[in-house]
Amino acid sequence: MSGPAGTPAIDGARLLGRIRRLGTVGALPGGGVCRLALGDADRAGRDLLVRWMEELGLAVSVDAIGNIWGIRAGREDGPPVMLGSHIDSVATGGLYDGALGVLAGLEVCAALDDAGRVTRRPLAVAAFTNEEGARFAPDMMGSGVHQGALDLEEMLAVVGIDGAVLGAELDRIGYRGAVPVRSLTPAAFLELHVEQGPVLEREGLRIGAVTGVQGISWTEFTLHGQSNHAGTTPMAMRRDAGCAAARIALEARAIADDLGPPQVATVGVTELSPGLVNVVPERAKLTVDLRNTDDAVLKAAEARLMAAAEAHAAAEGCRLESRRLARFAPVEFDAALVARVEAAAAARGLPARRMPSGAGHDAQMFAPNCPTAMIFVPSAGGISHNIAEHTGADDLVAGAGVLLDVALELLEA
Ligand code: HGY
Ligand code: MN
Ligand code: MN
Ligand code: MN
Repeated sequence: MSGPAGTPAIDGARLLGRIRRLGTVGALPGGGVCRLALGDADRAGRDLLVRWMEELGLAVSVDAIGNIWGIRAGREDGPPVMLGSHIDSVATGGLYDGALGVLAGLEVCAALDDAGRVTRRPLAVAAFTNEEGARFAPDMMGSGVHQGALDLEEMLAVVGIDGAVLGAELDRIGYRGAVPVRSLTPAAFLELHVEQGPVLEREGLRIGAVTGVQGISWTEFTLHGQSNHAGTTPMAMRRDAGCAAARIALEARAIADDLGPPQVATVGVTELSPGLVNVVPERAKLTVDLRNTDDAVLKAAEARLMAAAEAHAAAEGCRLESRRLARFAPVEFDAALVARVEAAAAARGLPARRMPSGAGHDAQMFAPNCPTAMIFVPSAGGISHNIAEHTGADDLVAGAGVLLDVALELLEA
């Protein structure tokens, strides 16, 4: 079958329909979704995605860590162009984080079908396991294993925040596939994603040509003190794990304040035990997420945090345990591909800018191994990881159009 038939075009209604439909899977009462990795809602989302891939005639594969991809045959064999992202979410997720990139990939397949187009290269659409890392750390887990940045056996043994073991959950939901990991490196990788930040909206722009992803460092601290009576225990006698944890949390914020942008710091989890109003906490757990585009600065921030944690624990007579939950160095995307994204946006009359990604993405795992780039569309109010996450329909469709245009260039290259 020959190559160029008609001109493929995004069917906005079809794309938005799939986004809405997937958004009913794991839907939260007040809006948004909860599809924590490998839970029942994630399984339902996976089942729906596989069904859509099969309806599109894609050859579906599932690998040993549950990554799913569907391949649309090209005129020639060989490494596909891959469009990927994720359909797992945080517990208070929006409809678009991850889902947009996967469903826009399906829409590119459908647009090619409508146009009767068979491209030179095969086209793959992928959904990676546990991009969020919210239940099982680290994040970008499936894509990290797929591309060799993370070890499969180590990841299968990861215990989640609810005590579940990742490999057992993969088996439970029936998504531990037979395809070996690292069995596919694409000719190029593209990811469409909502920006999840305020930049595009604030500057009145429609498209972000993403230049790379900042470095990410997640640490879990556990402080062991001594539970005691809140009323009778003199302050000098206390070994208050909660107080030491609070001081570490304040230090994380001070690091971001002292360094200024782009340094960010987040204490997302704090747990006290026994967690009772009249008991000095004997144990405290907190997580600290540090990020920076400059790895040297990020390392200095990590060192300052660790030193402060040790000092505050010692001052309070607490034993400190720390565990690195994730650490990924900053990555740069392929300059030529970033330029193609900019050109495709310009050709569609969409005002665009280059920008780094504050969030982690599956694309960062492909960047060392093949030409990789990302396309951002604006997030209303810069909100994400929040059920209020929103991107306008026009922006969703425009982003899919840019994805189609750049993918087509790569598919015929
Ligand atoms: O943490 C992140 O940046 C991504 O959402 N997993
Ligand atoms: Mn995401
Ligand atoms: Mn996310
Ligand atoms: Mn991400």
